[in-house]
Amino acid sequence: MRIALMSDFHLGFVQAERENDAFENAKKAVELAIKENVDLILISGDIFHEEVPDASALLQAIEIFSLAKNAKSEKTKVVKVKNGEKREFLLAGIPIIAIHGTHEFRGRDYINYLQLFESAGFIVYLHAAKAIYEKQGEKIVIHGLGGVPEKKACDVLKLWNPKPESNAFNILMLHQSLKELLPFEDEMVASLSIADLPEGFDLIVNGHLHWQNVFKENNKFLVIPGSTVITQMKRLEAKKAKGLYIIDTKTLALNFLELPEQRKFFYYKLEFENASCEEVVKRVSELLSELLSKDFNKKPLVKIKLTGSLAKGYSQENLELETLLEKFKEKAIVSIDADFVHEQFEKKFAMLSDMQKEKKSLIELGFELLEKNLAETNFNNAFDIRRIFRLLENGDVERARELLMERKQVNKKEEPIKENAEEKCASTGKKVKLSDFV
Ligand SMILES: [Mn+2]
Repeated sequence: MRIALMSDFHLGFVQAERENDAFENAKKAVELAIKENVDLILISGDIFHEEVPDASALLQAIEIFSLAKNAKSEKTKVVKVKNGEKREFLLAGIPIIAIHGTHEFRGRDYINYLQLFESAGFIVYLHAAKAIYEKQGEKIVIHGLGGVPEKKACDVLKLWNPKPESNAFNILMLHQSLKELLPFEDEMVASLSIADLPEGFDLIVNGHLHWQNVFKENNKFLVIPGSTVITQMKRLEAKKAKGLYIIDTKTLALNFLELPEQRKFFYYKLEFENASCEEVVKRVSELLSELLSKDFNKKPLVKIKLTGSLAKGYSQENLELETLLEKFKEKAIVSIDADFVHEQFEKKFAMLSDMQKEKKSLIELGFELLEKNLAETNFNNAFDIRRIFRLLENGDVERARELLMERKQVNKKEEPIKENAEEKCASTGKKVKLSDFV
């Protein structure tokens, strides 16, 4: 069987001058899979950029899923097993099996949009569940776990404890950070390392990390398809093209297909020492002039990170970058990130501005501040903060109160610590229950 592996479409991601990139790229990925006549398409999370996608992102998803649905006239049976319960799906065309990512997860008190697309017959959605697909005597079992908060990922994976089935090609599909694969300067966190990934699976596919990668070690075969669109403009994304993988389950041959005519992305880090603002502007200008002397079929993305120090008396606020950006705006989408050695005062705002750069919502910002503040108290994971926060965010005060009261009683009755997380997990979440996430 041949299976297409793709991830992180981020439909609904919008940035000036490239509003359609997310849609166009995701569409191209599915079109390529159809052209390759694959038997199955797996999407490992973050189909949507927002947890509540707007109508245009929903329409885009319908258009893309419809391509796969109409690619073949036959219908295929996919059996989903969750908590021991079986449910049969009859999917038209090329079946799509997906998990949620961190972007579209709404907490377990709410229906997420992948559930909606499952009900509409477009996909089979897995979260701590497996899907079984059989064709011409070959059996494929996809064990899927949607994105969970990074700190709990290792515990949740161990609690779920997926087991490969015999006489089948077993795929484990996740959406988490992995310690080994994070660049050291990255602000993302991870509690899972490759060693924590369970053994016995023929293939592990992981979303979330936006730069594609393949690892084969200690009997583990890990494929990270990467995103189909550039969102945060990370350095590693400049080195690798966007696309999808196709795996042949018989031969294990793995092919990466690049999306045609994708927007180029260039990342530069320029270091300065006691430079004047004029020197900085001159160097950036020279770099851009040279790079953009070539022609590109789509305006390239250029990110320039400025680091080091400015000479005494200069401040990065005085860098005259607007005129410079104006000069090149017809040729490229340029963003310049000045990160010169900060004064103490500015450091205090560094976290806030980083979050703004990531375009986190105010809600997410509030949640992280709350989590950070609680971590400094003796709160000790007394309740699921994220869940309570979601409920309050949605005005379900009564339900939040009930949960807090329940927890209070539980704490009185039993020992708060459960021994169901293994010690080698870096996370401290010993009180994690699978039902808190699934
Ligand atoms: Mn993503």
